[in-house]
Amino acid sequence: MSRLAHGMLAGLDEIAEVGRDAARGGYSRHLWQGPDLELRAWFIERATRIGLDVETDRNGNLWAWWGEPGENAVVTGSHLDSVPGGGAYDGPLGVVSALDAVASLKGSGFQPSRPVAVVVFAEEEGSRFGVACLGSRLLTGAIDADRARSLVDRDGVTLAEAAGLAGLDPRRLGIDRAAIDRVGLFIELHVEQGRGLIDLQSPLAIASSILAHGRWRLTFAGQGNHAGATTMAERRDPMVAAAHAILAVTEAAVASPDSRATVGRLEVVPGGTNVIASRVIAWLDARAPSDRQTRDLVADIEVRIRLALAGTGCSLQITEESWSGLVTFDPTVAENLATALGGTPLMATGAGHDAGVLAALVPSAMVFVRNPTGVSHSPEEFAEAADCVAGVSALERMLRSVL
Ligand code: HGY
Ligand code: MN
Ligand code: MN
Repeated sequence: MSRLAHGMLAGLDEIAEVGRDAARGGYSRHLWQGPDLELRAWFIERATRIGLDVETDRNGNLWAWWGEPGENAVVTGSHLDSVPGGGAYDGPLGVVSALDAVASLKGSGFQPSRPVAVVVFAEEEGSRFGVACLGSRLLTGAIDADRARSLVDRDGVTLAEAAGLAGLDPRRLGIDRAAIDRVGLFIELHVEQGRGLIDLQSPLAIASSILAHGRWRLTFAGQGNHAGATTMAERRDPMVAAAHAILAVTEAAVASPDSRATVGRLEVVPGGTNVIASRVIAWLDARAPSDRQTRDLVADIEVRIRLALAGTGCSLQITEESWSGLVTFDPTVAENLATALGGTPLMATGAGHDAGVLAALVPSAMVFVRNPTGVSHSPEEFAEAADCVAGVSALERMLRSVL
């Protein structure tokens, strides 16, 4: 895809076949499963090739160090996992750009005044265990370790079991003070996931904020029964309840300014054409410009759903799976980096990121690379090679400005 004479961004070509999903389109790369393991091995090999020393932390995040690991480090990177059927850039662009920027600095003979590392965070999308930014949440203590250990994937495997199989000690999952205390500044480069940079007519922007957002599991329970023998009047069909609920989700979000709410995943139990379901699980993703507004939106959704449920004979249970408050990136850091780039614009985003989790504990910043399709979490996600190169060179300039 990059096909650049100087080899910059060749890493994207090197991993272009890993985790391709023929059924969904795009890529499915989920924590510690085949493609994710292949990408981790690729990262270790590539980082080692440019002279970095790679370590895996207690939570499965990878850190590639330039020289001795140490305090006040400047860390850059992103993630390699994807949503189901995701694009090629969400995550990998930040990792490949970080490796290229550091390789270029090293190659130029630059001597950093602070330790430098390239990081790969585990399970950023939460596609296997349901909690987004799981690796950075564990690292920073933003998720309770016992709760994390008991998260289960779609096959009933717990995070503790999966971590053990991946060679980690599940008892040591959780806040890692030694690892987080070394980070003096984190910079994540990321493909833009909406139309922000198309509208700004700029190849790059520095992040100003991330919408508050969270995930909720909605379980609708009814009576499983026979599709032919059960009259319409007799039914307690949770599929009907879920259908009302999905409409209520959209109506509530439309009524709340600048809010977004999505049901992108459904599980129907038992899931037979001639079977009235006994249970339907719907996952809600809700986002809004403030914590209060996001909480109010979810409360409004619940009221609307409960009203719509009356008459269906079904019950509803709501469980919060994850919560991320509004993130405002350190404005001084953002403005200094924007100035180092010669006046790059600042831009807010609706997408969550590990940089948003780290921002609670350490100065963190993000740079976005234009996505001409404006589409993400989909195979249509894209970035022009020239914009990707501008991203790497911006990252290199940002690193120079703080090293
Ligand atoms: O869901 C999100 O916002 C993401 O892209 N991790
Ligand atoms: Mn994503
Ligand atoms: Mn991402």
